[in-house]
Amino acid sequence: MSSCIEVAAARPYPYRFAPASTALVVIDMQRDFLERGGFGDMLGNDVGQLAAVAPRCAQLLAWARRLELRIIHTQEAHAKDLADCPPSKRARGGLATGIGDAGPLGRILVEGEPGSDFVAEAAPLARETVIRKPGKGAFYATNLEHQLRCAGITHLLFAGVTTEVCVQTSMREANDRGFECLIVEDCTGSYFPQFKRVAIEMIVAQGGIVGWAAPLDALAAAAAAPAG
Ligand code: TIU
Repeated sequence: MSSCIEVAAARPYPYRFAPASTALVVIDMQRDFLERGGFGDMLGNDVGQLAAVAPRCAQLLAWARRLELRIIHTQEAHAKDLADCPPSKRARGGLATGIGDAGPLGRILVEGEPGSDFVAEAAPLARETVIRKPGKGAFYATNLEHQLRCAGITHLLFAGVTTEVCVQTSMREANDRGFECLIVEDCTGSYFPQFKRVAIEMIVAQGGIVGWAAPLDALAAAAAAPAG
């Protein structure tokens, strides 16, 4: 395939993708997870741990747009009446200000509220796809798989937050559906650096049991190399 790009530096072994059948999936780059006063903060996390992710995602998005990859942005947010929020999710953690309650960024994890919006560096363009999801996985209770199949997508590049929660869950869902998945290591983050590291190790272990991992520079270098 002449348009195939080989990322030789990917772990656990080289990853090959064709831009026409590859989508970038940017998971939940929302104020609710990255800023003070959002859901992540209410859960007791240090949102400063994610500060490096937004500028890296901006670089990844710029690269993917140049390559004309299909781009999907997911958004973890519930309907205003919380009809798609399981009571178990709302109750979890016993938060004083939890899902659906009014917080500094509006109602926590609710669609249309300031907190559910994307951070500026990772904001979708009008032509890009936004998938609102009620769960941690991007495939659960969404039409993402249908959209990807309709578009002939076979390969997925994953980025966003948080590595071991929504990114890893979505990547596992995609892997079970037969998509060839790679996580862009420096374009994802966790409130717990050790969880990020170990989540990526779990993905690439056992011959890539969930998929591949590579930094953005390795993808960009591969795409710039002459076609093999
Ligand atoms: N809490 C946490 O690490 N993550 C989430 O609740 N959602 C996402 O990862 N997007």
